[in-house]
Amino acid sequence: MSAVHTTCAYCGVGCGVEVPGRGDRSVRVKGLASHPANGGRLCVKGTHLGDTLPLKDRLLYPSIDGRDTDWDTAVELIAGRLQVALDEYGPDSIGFYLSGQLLTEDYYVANKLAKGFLGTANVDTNSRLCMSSAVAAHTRAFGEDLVPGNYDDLEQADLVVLVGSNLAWAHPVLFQRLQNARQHNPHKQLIVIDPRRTETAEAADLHLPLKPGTDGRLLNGLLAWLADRNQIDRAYIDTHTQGFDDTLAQAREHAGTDLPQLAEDCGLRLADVQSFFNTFAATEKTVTAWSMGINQSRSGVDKSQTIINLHLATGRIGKPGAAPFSITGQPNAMGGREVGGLANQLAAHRDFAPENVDAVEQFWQAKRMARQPGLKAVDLFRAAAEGRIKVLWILATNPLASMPDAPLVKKALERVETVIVSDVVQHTDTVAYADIVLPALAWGEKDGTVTNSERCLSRQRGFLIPPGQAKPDWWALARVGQSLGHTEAFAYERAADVFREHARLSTLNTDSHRQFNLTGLDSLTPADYDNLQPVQWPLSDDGEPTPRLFSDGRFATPDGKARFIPVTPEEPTESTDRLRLNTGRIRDQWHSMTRTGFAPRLTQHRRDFTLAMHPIDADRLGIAADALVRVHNEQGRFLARADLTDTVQPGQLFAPMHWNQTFASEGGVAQVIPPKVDPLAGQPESKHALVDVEPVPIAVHGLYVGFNLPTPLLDGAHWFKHHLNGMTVWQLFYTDATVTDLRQRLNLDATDLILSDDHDHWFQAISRPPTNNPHWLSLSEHPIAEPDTDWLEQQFDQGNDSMDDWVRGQPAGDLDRGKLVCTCFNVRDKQIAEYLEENTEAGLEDVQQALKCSTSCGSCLTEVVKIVETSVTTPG
Ligand SMILES: Nc1nc2c(c(=O)[nH]1)N[C@H]1C(S)=C(S)[C@@H](COP(=O)(O)OP(=O)(O)OC[C@H]3O[C@@H](n4cnc5c(=O)[nH]c(N)nc54)[C@H](O)[C@@H]3O)O[C@H]1N2
Ligand SMILES: Nc1nc2c(c(=O)[nH]1)N[C@H]1C(S)=C(S)[C@@H](COP(=O)(O)OP(=O)(O)OC[C@H]3O[C@@H](n4cnc5c(=O)[nH]c(N)nc54)[C@H](O)[C@@H]3O)O[C@H]1N2
Ligand code: SF4
Ligand SMILES: [Mo]
Repeated sequence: MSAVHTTCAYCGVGCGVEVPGRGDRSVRVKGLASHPANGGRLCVKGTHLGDTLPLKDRLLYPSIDGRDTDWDTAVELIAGRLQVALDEYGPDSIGFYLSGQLLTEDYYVANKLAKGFLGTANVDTNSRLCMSSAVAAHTRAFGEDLVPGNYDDLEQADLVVLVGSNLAWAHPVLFQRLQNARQHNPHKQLIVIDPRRTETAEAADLHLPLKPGTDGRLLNGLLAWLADRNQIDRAYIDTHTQGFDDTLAQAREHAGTDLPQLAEDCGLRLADVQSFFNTFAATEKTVTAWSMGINQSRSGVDKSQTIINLHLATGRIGKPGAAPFSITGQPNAMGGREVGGLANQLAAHRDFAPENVDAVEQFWQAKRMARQPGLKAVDLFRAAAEGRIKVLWILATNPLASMPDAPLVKKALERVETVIVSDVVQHTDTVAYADIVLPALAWGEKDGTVTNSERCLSRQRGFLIPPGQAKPDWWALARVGQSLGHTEAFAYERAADVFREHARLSTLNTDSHRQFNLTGLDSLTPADYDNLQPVQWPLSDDGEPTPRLFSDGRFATPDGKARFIPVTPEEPTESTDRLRLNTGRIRDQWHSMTRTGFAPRLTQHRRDFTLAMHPIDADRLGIAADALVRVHNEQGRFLARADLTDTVQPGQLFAPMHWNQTFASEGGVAQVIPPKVDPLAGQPESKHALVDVEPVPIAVHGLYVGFNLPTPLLDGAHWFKHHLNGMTVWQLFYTDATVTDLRQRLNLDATDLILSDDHDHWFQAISRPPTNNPHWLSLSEHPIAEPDTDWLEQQFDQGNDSMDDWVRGQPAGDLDRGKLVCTCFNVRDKQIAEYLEENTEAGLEDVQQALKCSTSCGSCLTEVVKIVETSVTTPG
């Protein structure tokens, strides 16, 4: 069987992966050596893609009000509801909420159906929460949403500045490429600007732990400082740009020229600011890459602009190793931008200017064309909560978990008469509120194209038989279009048909200054499409890809010049008495965990939903390590475990965005993120919520590993759960119960169970396999360690009923086995430390050889290096 080449399901790096053959749900995927993004590398999430393929919890059938149905019935009902909404309330009563995890083909059909045939531009996407600030900044500066640089530039640069990006965890293969380049070029510098000391920051030559939200001031300060020292490129500015003088004047006014004052305003040491400025001034080949620490803010566009302004002022754009580089998050964030998935875009990088509307209307032969931009995500859900949206179709995103103000989103989902959710799993926060649920093909089954951060278009190819009634998202959308009577416009038979049409639409751009253009790909046969190799658009007349834009100094504006934009980015609301909650990603989980949450290897790295807080704050608030804490503000609240660490600064907190109501009794960070948005981009400020935190006293700790948590245990429990090899682990906390109460509630039958309650109110009950409900339950007044999961699974599998084994296996005597570092080889920090203690001369390579950690996907390399380095520098 021949190997299938496809693209990773997760991040915007867009790594190529290779699967040995078709039809196998337990495959091990490999990095695809021939793919330009990764050259064979994979991170831990990519390496364990195969673990997310089993069908447990997969959505297999369409359903209406919780009852399975067939596609014909579902499609007819949806078309009927859309028609009623159109007739009774008009097109604006219909909304679509899409996702950067859709394929370009899905995205294209959704956009065409809504904007061309239902007449609504209330079509927005989760990219609003992700990239929309960068999109707006690119458009203002370059005339079009264009990303000039590429991954080679990151390697070739002598200075890489990462602003608000935790590249080591969020774009690990790109980080590996960067680290590799640093090894080969000892002069290459890495500067990281992030309030938090992340894994990325720890690997940097210089880390600037700035006061949250002050990036704009710092970067405006750098622009003024460079201009004062004649370190700008006057010739480039004069020939290729407009608006520099005003921009410089405003930067000066915003940041001042007093460097010590600037450093203080940004909460930085003067010496660090000087060092950053000097290095930037001295290094022609500079790439400044940014991500969510910049975009997710009330002034994300203006902050992005300060970065672009700096690169235009120094002429560091369109040249090898020199670019402002917005790194995209989702696998197809860029494809969504190409088809116009945002409410303020139309299609093919066109906006709603009348001539664009006319052109696209004609191309689509549209029956009911939207002529004005629609509602952006936060406004869309607000309108829904107010009853103005009657039908809302959500595809490939989980807004109840990822939008700000979860209580508002909940209200919206309750209020909308028809909520349609297309997803691949049965249980998500959002699916729970759907009236109609549609099963989509998942990664490994679906077929289409994605575009990565460097404009490289690659194929995702299906290699599995579609399970149940799952169908491609484009197919479901097209069926509804046809059912509404638009038979011709949605007569696609395969993904290739959709792609060809999208590419043809983009060729309308050839006569304009726009650079997005898929000419050369607009007449692919199905066979060409199947064989399509990764390619960076636009293609030249002789079919050559364009790795780097603006090399000729021409931008996508009518006069070909880039625009400087004068900006004074607003800073987050100050508070002296509340804590500032920063949110983001951890290495091995993906967003709302619907897929990575089922991969046992991926849940090992960080299992607990933790709130990182500085020991000084913890001390003041009476919070101990691992304590259960409640985070709350006027909007909502959630619970997490306290992780006391100086990687966050006093007054600041960090919690991962991944946990939600499916995985935690009080949901996750979305409960407390206010719906404050950037005025231009509408992107929410997900990184700067003001909150209070307090400890929650625990009377009883519980831990249940099994299939179904006995319902009596849920009463009054706070819980977190994660999946484990087909079973689920519930961590339970009771504020108001005793172990005896809980035992009584369960009414345990001692003949069925092995009990041991000799450990100081400690009680353990294990069902004796092979009963049909094997489980491991432990209730105690003290914290409980999880059993070794591999061991536990073995006991269940073998049907072990030896009490001695079970009692020996329980982890009471070994509460701390250390933190998992290497997911691929299951290596913990304690093991590495022990090895280093026994082998005092050993270095990184010895550790790698002996324990194998960090030798497969490399995601944990920085963690391993840190452990080796600390052990070397620790005296004795
Ligand atoms: N493992 C994993 N990888 C992912 C994803 C995932 O879910 N899991 N998701 C993908 C997606 S969609 C995206 S968008 C990307 C996001 O990739 P990143 O943007 O790199 O990830 P985040 O953790 O959201 O945020 C980055 C950093 O911004 C910092 N930050 C917060 N406030 C500020 C500030 O005021 N200034 C500065 N300079 N920094 C600040 C945070 O401390 C954090 O370390 O990751 C992609 N990759
Ligand atoms: N507080 C806070 N909030 C944030 C962020 C943050 O940093 N902090 N980051 C924001 C960012 S950058 C992003 S990108 C968003 C991400 O937020 P979401 O998009 O809500 O997160 P996912 O969990 O990726 O949701 C994708 C859903 O689509 C389903 N799915 C997967 N593949 C397919 C498919 O092929 N078809 C269909 N129909 N469904 C599919 C999955 O099961 C899942 O339910 O979160 C945003 N929210
Ligand atoms: S870096 Fe990791 S998650 Fe991102 S595309 Fe590559 S393998 Fe997938
Ligand atoms: Mo994102």
